[in-house]
Amino acid sequence: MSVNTLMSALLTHQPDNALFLNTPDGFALEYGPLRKRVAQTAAHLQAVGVKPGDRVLCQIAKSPEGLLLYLATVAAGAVFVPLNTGYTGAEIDYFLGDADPTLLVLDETTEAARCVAERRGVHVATPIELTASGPEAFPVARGGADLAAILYTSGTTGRSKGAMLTHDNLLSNAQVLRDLWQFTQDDSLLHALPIFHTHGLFVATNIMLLAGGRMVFLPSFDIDAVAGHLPECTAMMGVPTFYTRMLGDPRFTRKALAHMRVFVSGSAPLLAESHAGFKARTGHAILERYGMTETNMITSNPYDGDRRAGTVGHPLPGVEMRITAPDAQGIGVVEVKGPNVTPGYWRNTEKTAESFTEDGWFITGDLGQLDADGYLSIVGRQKDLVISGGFNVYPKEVEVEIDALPGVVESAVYGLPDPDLGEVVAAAIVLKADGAMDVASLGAALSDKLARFKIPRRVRVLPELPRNTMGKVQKAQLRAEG
Ligand code: MLC
Ligand code: AMP
Repeated sequence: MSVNTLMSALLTHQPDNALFLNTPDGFALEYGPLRKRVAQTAAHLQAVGVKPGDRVLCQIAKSPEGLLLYLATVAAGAVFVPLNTGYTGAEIDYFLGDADPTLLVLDETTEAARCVAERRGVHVATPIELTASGPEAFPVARGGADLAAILYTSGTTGRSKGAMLTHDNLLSNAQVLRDLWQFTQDDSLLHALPIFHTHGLFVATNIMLLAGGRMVFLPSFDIDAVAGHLPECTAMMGVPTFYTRMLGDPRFTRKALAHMRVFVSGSAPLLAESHAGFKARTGHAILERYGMTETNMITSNPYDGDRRAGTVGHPLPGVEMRITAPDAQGIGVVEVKGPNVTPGYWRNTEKTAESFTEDGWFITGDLGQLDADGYLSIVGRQKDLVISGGFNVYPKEVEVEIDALPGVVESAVYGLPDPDLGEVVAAAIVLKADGAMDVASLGAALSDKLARFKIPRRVRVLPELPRNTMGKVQKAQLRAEG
């Protein structure tokens, strides 16, 4: 083993070739200087004690430095663990305990954060300190089966679990997608996704670094910035909310988008009507794909060929997919096997065992159906999950926090359709006598426990929760009642 599997594929482009980053504040970087800054950042990581295999836990705003940290962590042979910037102190404390990192990176190292981390023996630093110029470290040798990242995904039983992702998991998927979607060094990607999730961090960034292309790196999805920067781009990737917001804005016309090569959507279902509306307005058939943190991307509609609205296309080359125990309409659970699939959850053999079949297929928990031409549609979920604007919220985690509030007997959390975010989080709550609860009071009570996107936006107080004869809460009924 003499190379760093991921780094030796991602950072190979001509030093002064494509521009890598171009942010609103004018930060720009070519591949040569990028390599140098990654090597300098890797040296800083080593200097604070990060060794191969160690975890680097980050909760940082989207910035070029954030991306340098990802690349430098992998170059140092360590494991990148990014966290949603919305997570509260209580949530971070859990991740510190579970990931057991050597280093915690925060935008501002407040005294409180430092105290919490130091109590656990964890070094704390800012991205600015770690990406400053200085001596360089060469990429540390790492094989394909070594870990490059751990991404936390919430669990049906409450606590988040860390999906382990190897160099091979990430590289194999990026290679397949670059080729399938025909990304080259002539592409410029409009990058408006967060970089703490699979979509923005791996799908978008790894593909562009592998292709040697350029990214316009926006801090968030700001519709004016998107309208302003699309003329200099060839491709865009987003969650469905991006496209429904663009459809609601008259600037995104056929003429304005005529130069674009491809629009990709994923992370949540794109309504067939959004697909059709975007096609009618702009002439572009959005290319929808389907994936998961644990598996990277699983299926994609074709680049050349029929991109079918309401479907997520075919399994990617090298990825095996099957539908288990199909019912009379052919609907069953989607299961996956391939170089893209996680080896399991970090320090959690029990959850790992539960998530794979005995013959080694990963159980997605999504319900799928194939059409006559082998196009997959995701028609539902076996797992109790709400996807709000592309962020996953596991009801159990929210119910546990609501149930712990004084005055609450019990609660049920579920998703309601929303034109902007696809789904929003809703809660039905049973209170002890004479209690009162609304969106504002519940939000205030949960604000230091749960990230904002997990906090219910609709609240109903009920005398009791609807249950079936087995005692199971009828969430379908709650959803139907609105
Ligand atoms: C922000 N807020 C949300 C939210 N995003 N609430 C519910 N759901 C969301 N998705 C809250 C904020 O906390 C804030 O709350 C208020 O909404 C306004 O914040 P904002 O930053 O102005 O939000 P907005 O611009 O509306 O953001 C929406 C969004 C963003 C859709 C642009 O959430 C986003 O970029 N989502 C992408 C998620 C993503 O990358 N998913 C990929 C997962 S990987 P308050 O209370 O303070 O006002 C994956 C695998 C795969 O799923 O297949 O790709
Ligand atoms: P995450 O755990 O954040 O990686 O989210 C993965 C989940 O998002 C999948 O299991 C699906 O339920 C959902 N998902 C991702 N892409 C799509 C898509 N194109 N259509 C429908 N659901 C999707």
